[in-house]
Formats: sequence, structure tokens, C-alpha cells
Amino acid sequence: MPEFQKVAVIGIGYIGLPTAALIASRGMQVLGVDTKEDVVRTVASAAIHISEPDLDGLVSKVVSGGALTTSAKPQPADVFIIAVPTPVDCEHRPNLSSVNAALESILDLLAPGNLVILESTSPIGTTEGIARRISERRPDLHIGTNGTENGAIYVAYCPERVLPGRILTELVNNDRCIGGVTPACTRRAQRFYKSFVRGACVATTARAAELVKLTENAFRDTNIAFANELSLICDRFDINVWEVIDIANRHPRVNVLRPGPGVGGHCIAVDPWFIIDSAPELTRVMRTSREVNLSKTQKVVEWACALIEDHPYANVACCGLTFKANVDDLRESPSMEIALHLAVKYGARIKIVEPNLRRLPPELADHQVGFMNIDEALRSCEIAILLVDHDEFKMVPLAERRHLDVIDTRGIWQDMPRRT
Ligand code: SAJ
Repeated sequence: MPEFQKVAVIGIGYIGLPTAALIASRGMQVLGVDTKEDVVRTVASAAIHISEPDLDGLVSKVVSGGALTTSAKPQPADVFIIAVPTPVDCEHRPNLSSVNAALESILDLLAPGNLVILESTSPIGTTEGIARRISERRPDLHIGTNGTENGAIYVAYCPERVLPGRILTELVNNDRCIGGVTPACTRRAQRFYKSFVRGACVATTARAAELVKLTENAFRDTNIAFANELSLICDRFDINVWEVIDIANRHPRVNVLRPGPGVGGHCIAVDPWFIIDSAPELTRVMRTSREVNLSKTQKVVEWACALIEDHPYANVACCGLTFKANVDDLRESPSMEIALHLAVKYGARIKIVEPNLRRLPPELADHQVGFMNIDEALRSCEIAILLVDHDEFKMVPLAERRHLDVIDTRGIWQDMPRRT
């Protein structure tokens, strides 16, 4: 009999749903659990509530075939995967209430031989905390040591590391980092992931795995901060930052990332705080990087306001709201923050262009701003604040935007005379 037949995925959002669908497509019976009723209903009807390439087809197939079902409450399973959000609060402290609630919801269901996996980005020590909580509440179960004794249960951390827009490919092909709270837990979790992952399943401890995940995103945040700092230096000395980066990157050991309007998304803008919060006195580079990336957003607001005030009658196209190109995700989006700022200040003069959204987000709709496609914006605006490098914007030929005064934060309209 296969070792893992029934899997419960707690939290079927950006990571949980693709994971649940993928596992279901590999012959396991999967229950997707979510506290949001509309999510449970949408997925149960073989549809999806997020936008991700190819996910609709896969979910439709596994739901129609009966391999993926949904519920507001978990049921007994062989494997429980917790994939719920772990945001930070306004003081940048991790909020683990969803992880704790997910754990509480399965404690009474746990049975000997079960594997409990945390995938949510979490501070160091969270997985060990889960194991402790299980031991307290279920003294009949023992955290696995050799996989054979009665009442053994297995607890491991295995962070997701997939890139939105490429989730299904990366879920299968990326290497995974698997850290059990004991070596037996690691081995069992490795066997589970090997049943659907083509990449290597690299074994470590739970604490190291937690830090690996945080390291990946803090590393990227720091590198983007370097690029953003460079963009300010170039602005001061009137040098083209894109040219500097292109040429510097010809050095075989240099790879400067791209500046932008700041860092968005639910991961890179958030995860460094998990490390900073746990060791404030040791994280000067990470904290400064966060601050540099946050201040770049303010800088773009300043640049935009200065340009708009120089042209008192001009209409302004705000091109892009999402946190990065070709997604519909607004979480922590610096572009959204900039657009909101301009909307509050200039109201109807601001025309929002966001090809990945069908309607204006409610925060913006309150300010009487326009919402139009790129063709209309090119016709009716004299200024463009380019905030996201969507394909639709990259395709606009120079002849159609030559009349605009532009702030191009993404470097996709470099053939125009303007700022970084
Ligand atoms: N960005 C720049 N300049 C760059 C690269 C990115 O300004 O050169 C900005 C983007 O515009 C965006 C933000 O950074 O606002 C983050 O975008 P991203 O594409 O770098 O990353 P995410 O948030 O979509 O996904 C990241 C990935 N982590 C790493 O690349 C280390 C992904 O692999 C993780 O699984 C994901 O976070 C996560 O869930 O943690």
C-alpha cells in the first residue's frame, strides 16, 4: 500500500492550491481546507480564485476527477501540509496566528504515522514549537525517532520557494529544502516530496530550513536595495543607471539586479523582517536594505509630484499597479502605494492603466481617477509614470509615446530622455 494516500492541505491560497492540485494529479486523495468560504466554494466548483498560468486547467481536472475536494474543516489524513499566510504586523513582527489556528484545527485528528509539514515562511524555531504543541496536546503521540515505534508522528519544515507566474513548473522542478525536527522526520518528509518533486530534496534540520527560506528572500531584498541605491546615485550625477548596470554586469562575477519603484509582494518585502525581529543587533545590512527599498518608493513619489507640478494641466498615466510584471497581485505593491499617493493629490488627472485587473481596486476608485487601457492613456495623457514592466507596456513603440514626459522606474523605455 502506498505510504501517503490521503493529504490535507490547510490553506489553499497562492501556494496551497497549486500544491494541492499537483499532489492530487499524482494519484493521492487531497482535501484542500480554507477558512474562507468563497475559496472553498470556488475550488469545489473546479474554478480558481487566483491567477496563475495553467492552474485553472489542472484544478479543473483534479476536482472533476474527484482527486481534490475542499472543505472548511480538515479531516483525518496521512499528511497535513500547513500553507497559510504569515504576515508581519505594523511593527514588523511576525504574526503566526494563522499557523497556530491551522495547527489547532488538526490536533485532534492526528494519528500515529502522520506527517505534519509546515510550508509557510516562519521564524526560526516555529516547527519545533509545532512539535512541542503536539506533544503537549497529544501525549499519546511521540515525535518520530526511528519510524517504527507505536504512536510515532513526524513533523518537518519544507518551505515553498516558487516564483509567482511559474508556480507549477517550479513546484516540480525546484530543489526542496527539508528539515525535520528529528532525522526520522526529515527522511519521512523527503519520501513524501520525492513522490511529486523532480528537483533534489535536500535534507537539513528544521531550524536551518527555516533560515534557508528567510535567507533566500533577504538576500534578494539586499541585492535589490543595492540596485535601488545605485539608481539614486545615478540620478544625482545624471548618469543612466541601466547603462551602468548593463556594463558592470559584463564583469564575470558581477550581477547587479534591477532598480524599481521599491520591492513588493508577500515575500521579499516581508521575510527579512523575520530575521531582523529575531536578532535586531545582528542584522544591520538587512534592516538598511529594507529601509533603502522602502525609501525608493517615497523617492518615486517625489519625482512624480515634481514632474506633475511642472505641468499643471497635464493628464498623468500611471502605468501598472501590481507588485511585478504580468501578475494580478497587489500585495505590498509599491506601485499601488505610489498610484494611491498621486490619486489622493491629483484626483481625476490620474489615469490608471493596469492590464491585469478588470476594475480599479476600491482604494483608488474612491478618488475619481480614470481607469483605461494603454492605448487610451497614450491618447489622453501628457505624462507617464511607468511603474510595472508589463508586456503590454514593453510593446508600445517609441512613436506612440514620444509626446510623453516619462518617469520610467523599470528601464523599459530607455530610448526616451528621462529619469531612472
Ligand atoms: N524586483 C526588483 N528588481 C529586481 C527583481 C525584483 O525591483 O531585479 C522587485 C519586483 O518588482 C517585486 C519584488 O522585487 O516587486 C519581488 O519580486 P520577485 O520576482 O523577485 O520575487 P517574488 O516575490 O515574486 O518571489 C520570491 C522568490 N524568491 C527569490 O527569488 C529569492 C520566490 O522564489 C519565492 O518562492 C517567493 O519570493 C516566496 O514565496 O517567498
